[in-house]
Amino acid sequence: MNSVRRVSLTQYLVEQQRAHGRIPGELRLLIEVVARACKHIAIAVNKGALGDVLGSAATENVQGEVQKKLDVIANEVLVEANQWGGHLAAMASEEMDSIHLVPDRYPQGEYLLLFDPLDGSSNIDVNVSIGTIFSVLRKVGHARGVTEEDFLQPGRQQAGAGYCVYGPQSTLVLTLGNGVALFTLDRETGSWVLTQDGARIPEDTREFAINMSNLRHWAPPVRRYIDECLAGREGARGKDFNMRWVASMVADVHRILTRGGVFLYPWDRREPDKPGKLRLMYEANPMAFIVEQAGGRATDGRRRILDIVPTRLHERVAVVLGSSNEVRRVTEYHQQAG
Ligand code: AHM
Ligand code: MG
Repeated sequence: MNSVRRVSLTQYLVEQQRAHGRIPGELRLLIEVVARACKHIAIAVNKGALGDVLGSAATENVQGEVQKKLDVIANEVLVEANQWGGHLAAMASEEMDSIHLVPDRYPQGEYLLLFDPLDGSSNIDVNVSIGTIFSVLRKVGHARGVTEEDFLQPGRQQAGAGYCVYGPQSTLVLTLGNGVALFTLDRETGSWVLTQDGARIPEDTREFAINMSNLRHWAPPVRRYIDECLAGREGARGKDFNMRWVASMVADVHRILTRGGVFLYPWDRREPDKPGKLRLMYEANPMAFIVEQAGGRATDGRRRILDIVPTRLHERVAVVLGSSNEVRRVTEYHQQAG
């Protein structure tokens, strides 16, 4: 171990509170509880077949997707960890049909927590990076009780957001609206240690991430953008592009946060009535908040993701995010197409 001062997540949050005076105690507790839950999920992920956590659970979620055992386990870990601390009013999850109220026997807080407990489910059984994504909103209005309506706030109102990627290392990425900090899980001490503060996404890139197998289903502006990338040095862009696609949004976004790039999950003709595959409130919004806080951009091809006012909890959205000049270009191509 090196002799550099190690800053734990707790210490980071306390120092942020002192420096900026705008992290309420309840929010700090909430982040610590989510981080602790992610640690438990990381341990379960790591056990793999030894922990009997691989394979399907033989149930379906509200989106009609077959749940994996780890989807169910991660959801339970997050719900159980968060419901008794008094910091939350309610939770919502990709794996739960409707909102989960804090049981009456526990005190109620003012925050709302949304999560995708296990993102990249198709990668669980093949030992490829997966993750947890979360978004924190404050309950606005003083009406008693909580309804789904309370959750339907635009992403720009998030009090915090983060994700944890379970890969070769477990990394927690967090924003409270004051830049983006990265913490690495030290498995020997069991603590999240600050390993980077003020992460920045380069404005330009030569790397894109998209599921190319859907090419024939895309709309013309997306096709135009990718065609130009593929044309490389000889084409309109005058430079060669590389492609990466992990198929876990957490891992693809984490690469972009680390070295730049652009991620696209656009609308396509497979399900023309749905705006996209990914979910606005617990996938796109938290990722958009993190990406913007790191100097990048996030749109649905036309609108800033964080300005979209949701109408439903499990609403879907097209996503273009990452290096700001590339996202701007993709968005302009959509505007030019009308
Ligand atoms: P999930 O939350 O059920 O795992 O689904 C979301 C995932 C994203 O992580 C990823 O970007 C996308 O689905 C991959 O989809 P595909 O490769 O099937 O197009
Ligand atoms: Mg997901």
